[in-house]
Amino acid sequence: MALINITTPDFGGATLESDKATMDLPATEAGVVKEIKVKVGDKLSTGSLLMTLESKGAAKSAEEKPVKKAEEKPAEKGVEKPVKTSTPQVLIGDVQSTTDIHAGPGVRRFARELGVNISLIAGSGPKQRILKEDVQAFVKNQLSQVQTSSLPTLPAIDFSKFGAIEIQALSRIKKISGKNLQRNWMMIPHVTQFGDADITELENFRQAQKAEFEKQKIKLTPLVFVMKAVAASLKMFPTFNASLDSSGENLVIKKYIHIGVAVDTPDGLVVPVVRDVDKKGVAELAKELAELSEKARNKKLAPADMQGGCFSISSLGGIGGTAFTPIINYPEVAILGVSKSSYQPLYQQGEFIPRLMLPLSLSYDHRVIDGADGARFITHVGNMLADIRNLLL
Ligand code: CAO
Repeated sequence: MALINITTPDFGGATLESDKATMDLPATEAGVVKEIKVKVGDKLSTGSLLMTLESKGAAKSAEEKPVKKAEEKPAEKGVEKPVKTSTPQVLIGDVQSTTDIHAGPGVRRFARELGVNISLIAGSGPKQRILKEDVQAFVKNQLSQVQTSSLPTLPAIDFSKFGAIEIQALSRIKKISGKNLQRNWMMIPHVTQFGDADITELENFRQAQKAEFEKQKIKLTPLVFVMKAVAASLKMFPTFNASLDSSGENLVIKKYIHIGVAVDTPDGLVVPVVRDVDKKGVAELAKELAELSEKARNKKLAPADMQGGCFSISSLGGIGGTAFTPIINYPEVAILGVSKSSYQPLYQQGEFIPRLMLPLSLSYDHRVIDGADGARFITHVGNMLADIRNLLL
């Protein structure tokens, strides 16, 4: 099914739309549309008359004589030209570069005038049609990036003036992740919310299960329980399981839960992604995590192993520290840092009792997530971990 869209009275052309593609149908001459000869539902074939057109500069008083056939010559005064139609198949073949782009001619012209490559814009209209507002939002977004990239650069310093030094090249991973970390740190307004989870019961359970899991060569660490708690919380708070689209005006909410886990390797940090965490049990997750971190440390991760994450977890719990401010892993909108658990005196029913507390640090993109939701999310993760029966629900 093809639709014809007439653009403006000051005629630049028409648009031919099929379900999959939109193509400009340029006029053979500039002018003003005098009469449109077709209406919605009309069946057209090659050579059908679409409209009469008065070319620019022609005398206003000129008598209009619509020309029926494309081959006919325009009248000398008040020239009227038919705009030829064609079958969509012929045009689609002719204009391959615009096949996947769904935008009207006015929007295309607007983008052209601004020098914007329309294929870089995500459309927010029906069937991803690119609207004028999408072009404006894209330009706004690009401009804000240009403004940020004109920040002053850091001065070079000769440290050898102050003492002996040695130059050590950064690893390839560090160079790549460094660029991404810097971009994310600069471009995303981060807020870090701290909290903790009482994992006393969880730890009792883990210790009770540990030997049994070891028989199957599975190392059961607190991290897999954190992954399950995060998966449950992402279901409860869908804006955490989302990304901003390229215009920065819409949220893409994901219906799957893939979680990236930061792995420390001798060459630097990598973040393999564990898929469908909500659908897997702790044993399966522990096995997969061990396989992925082994692959990471042996430089065997494929690009696909590190793609598609919805949220990341960075656990320094095996090392130490009390809290930190993790950097969001774009295009995700939040990341959870996990530090080392320790016994803390908790005041309960009139006395202090020792409870094993797990420190949590949640960084989130403040453009997407409000402080109240940040606090709710971290509290929910804490509640899930405090009573792991919640994870079964
Ligand atoms: N509190 C206390 N102990 C913890 C803990 C926590 N939060 N998390 C793990 N541990 C314990 C484990 O239980 C294990 O002890 P046991 O063998 O006695 O059970 C020990 O610490 C070592 O755990 P691990 O680090 O081998 O395993 P893990 O599942 O916790 O983590 C992995 C796996 C791959 C995430 C981890 O090895 C790693 O690379 N962490 C570093 C990530 C990183 O660098 N992040 C920084 C990003 S920001 O720059």
